[in-house]
Amino acid sequence: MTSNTALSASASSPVNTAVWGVLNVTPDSFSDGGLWLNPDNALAHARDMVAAGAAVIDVGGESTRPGAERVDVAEELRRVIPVIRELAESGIAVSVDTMRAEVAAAAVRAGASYINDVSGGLADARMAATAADSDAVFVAMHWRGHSVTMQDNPHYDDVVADVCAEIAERLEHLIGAGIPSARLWVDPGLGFAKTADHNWALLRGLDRLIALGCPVLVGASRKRFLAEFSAEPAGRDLPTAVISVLSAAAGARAVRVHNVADTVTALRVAELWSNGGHNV
Ligand code: PMM
Repeated sequence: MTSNTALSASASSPVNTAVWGVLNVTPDSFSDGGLWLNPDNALAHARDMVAAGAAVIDVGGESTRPGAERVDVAEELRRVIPVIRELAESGIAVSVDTMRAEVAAAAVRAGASYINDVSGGLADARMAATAADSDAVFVAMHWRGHSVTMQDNPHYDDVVADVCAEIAERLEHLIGAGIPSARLWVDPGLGFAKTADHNWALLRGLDRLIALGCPVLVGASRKRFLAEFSAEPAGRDLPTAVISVLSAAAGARAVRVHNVADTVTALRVAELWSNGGHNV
């Protein structure tokens, strides 16, 4: 049986998969841009996601949608740090979604316990050392360049093999920079320099990324490759929840989603399926 169909009670049981709630404090993210720019709205939304079952809130202040221009560092700090501080002070586990070492360092000081860098440390030469100096988990996503150009004809000989090799190279660099392997996670980077076919191939081959030995985070939520299900990003929550379950069954440690309640429900169904209806 392939891992993608293994909804059995095993080491890769969906029970073990954490749900990360996306909190984009940006005016221009593709699915929720502008909704949570006001800090009070952002905090209320984060608390709603935690109430719905999110284990971690991933706070980002820079949109990485295809074609997005970069935001300046002062603005990124202004957007994310007060929200991170407030969430961390209320006992919520927080991740900062940033490519900048300066923002990562400030976020960790404000209480973030994860640094989620979509560039895997490539965008800022100081990121690896900054993460090494902290106690935070570092999530290294597969990335090939900034949003402005990343979708210009991405090419792979074999997308799963190439992404695994590029991530393995990143891991070697990050470990060499002093981040202990126990604090490293990886992510296939769905939609980042990838066509829809690349994304589906990576999901199908998730077990090969998992075989690198680090926990894997999957971020499919509402992305453009799900457009055949709905033109509207929020209409993609059902396919996202299905992908969450299949990712969990394949052994993903966490899924990063906008609609936490839908994915939590889907994972709960998979959990009941796995254990034959018995609460564990
Ligand atoms: N995708 C987005 C942003 N950050 N981080 C990780 N680790 N993985 C992802 O797939 C990912 C990410 C895309 O933008 P969104 O915040 O609007 O979903």
